[in-house]
Amino acid sequence: MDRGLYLASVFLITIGLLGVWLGAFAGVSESFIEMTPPSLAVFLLGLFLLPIALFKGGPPTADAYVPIAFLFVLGFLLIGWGFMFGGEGETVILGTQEMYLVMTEYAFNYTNPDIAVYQNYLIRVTLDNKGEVQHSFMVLGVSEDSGYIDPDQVYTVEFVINQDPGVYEYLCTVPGHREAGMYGTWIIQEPPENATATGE
Ligand SMILES: [Cu+2]
Repeated sequence: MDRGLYLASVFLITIGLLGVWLGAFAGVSESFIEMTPPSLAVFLLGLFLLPIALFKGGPPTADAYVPIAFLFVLGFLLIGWGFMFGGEGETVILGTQEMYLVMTEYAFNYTNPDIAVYQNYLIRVTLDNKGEVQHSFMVLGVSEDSGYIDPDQVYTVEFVINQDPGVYEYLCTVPGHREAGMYGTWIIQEPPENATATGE
């Protein structure tokens, strides 16, 4: 057995497995998804080198199989975990949309404009509270509540649009503010036809 090559292949398999898991199953971030093909290559290279290392110069000793058994268990756990809890990761992010919203009493961008976004896009909203009181931002059924944002505070929220195309509502969740008019229409559209999984 070639011990150096053996350790190198176990290392490559571990790194590759982790990368594939982060990208394909657990990741919602574009950078992790982009990591999937190179991670898979690293994983396969490790798998290819492992038997070469094991059988070089005679049959391998029994203890050489312990890390391999460990890797198999780890692999099953990671991928099982990914399937169970990585639902978000199944959304392929096609691109990023950024927007800037000024919050005042009692509107977003003074007129509560209709906001159109694409399905399967990462949305980055910069919230700038230029008002006199706290405000918040939420898209009903789409995003989480930003929490209260103080006057003069700028706060950024990010979320992935994995809901169906349709009409939703964005609003300020501070009590009384929606009633005072602080809400607008949020439209989810089909992604553009030329969108690719690598983003823009
Ligand atoms: Cu408000």
